[in-house]
Amino acid sequence: MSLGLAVVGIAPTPSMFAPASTPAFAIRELSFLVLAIVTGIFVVVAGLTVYAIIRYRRRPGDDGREPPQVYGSTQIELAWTVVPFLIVIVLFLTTARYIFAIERHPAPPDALEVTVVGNQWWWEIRYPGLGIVTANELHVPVSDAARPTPTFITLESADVIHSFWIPQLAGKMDVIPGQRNRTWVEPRTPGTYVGQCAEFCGVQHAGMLLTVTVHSPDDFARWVAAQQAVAADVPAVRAGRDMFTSVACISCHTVRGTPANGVFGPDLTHLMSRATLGAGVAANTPENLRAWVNDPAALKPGALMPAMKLSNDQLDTLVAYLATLR
Ligand code: HEC
Ligand SMILES: [Cu+2]
Repeated sequence: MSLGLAVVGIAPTPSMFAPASTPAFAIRELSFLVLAIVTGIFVVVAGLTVYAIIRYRRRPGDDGREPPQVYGSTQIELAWTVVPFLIVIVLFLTTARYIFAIERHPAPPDALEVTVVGNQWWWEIRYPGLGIVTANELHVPVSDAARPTPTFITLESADVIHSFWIPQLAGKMDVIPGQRNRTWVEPRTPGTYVGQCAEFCGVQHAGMLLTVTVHSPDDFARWVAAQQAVAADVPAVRAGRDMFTSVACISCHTVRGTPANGVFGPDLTHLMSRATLGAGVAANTPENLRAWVNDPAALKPGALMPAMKLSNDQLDTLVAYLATLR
């Protein structure tokens, strides 16, 4: 899938047949039912076709005349109308049952609320109850059957239609401007799950990855505490911090604890806690970070962050500061 993910060692196998979350288990169950029914239909249709081809093939000594032709059979016509109709009814009713069960699933008291905003071409991730804003890498707690902690997600778009899809965790849900869609995940095993914008949204649609890291409760609490902290004020990199606020980075980026409060681009308060840059296009290494700030289009052509035309010295100063945003 993405170079960035391969670099940071995340196995890119987002198969819906390897579910790890309640709604995804339900979806696989339904898929198996549908697969069983269509396999049955395939075997009957293909079997009858093969039988007819062999049984009524041309044989030596055929006189070349057509066999007796049969016109109309109420029984056969009834069968091929009623049977498919019943199959469609069964598929429709079971699908509707699964959709309602997933969509109407009530949020338990310990559910986590997250808002994910689709942007060209990255994801903003907000935790309204926790005061955290981050990007592209969603972190959630694992859910225990005894004390469920699913994550309920409100989906918004800042521009065009995107689509939120983590195949191992839940079904696909469109992200539509001016509308709030809801989805939820309830991961049962810690790990990292890969998703991808699933609705074509412009040139960097393919560069709009989303990873979900599922933590044990303790790890999640630690992650939350680290993300809630404002950016540390490191005296050695004050020059870089001042540059950040003077060369227009702040008109698009927020760093909590500093005057930077732009919202057009990702929140950078804990930039270094992310494994990738630019929604999965590159691993978050010092070289890539420098290359990104120098000219984002070099890593992600079309990215909506301009090349800021900084000198090498300015870049060094600025990147040294960014590297302290842990
Ligand atoms: C016009 C608005 C704008 C300005 C000005 C801007 N950026 Fe950005 N920046 C963005 C957008 C939009 C993205 C996300 C691009 C994407 O992933 O497609 C971004 C992404 C980034 C990222 C990657 C973040 C991540 O988590 O992937 C870094 C680092 C960054 N910007 C640093 C800077 C620095 C440093 C400056 C000043 C030199 C700056 N930006 C100026 C809009 C801006
Ligand atoms: Cu998209």
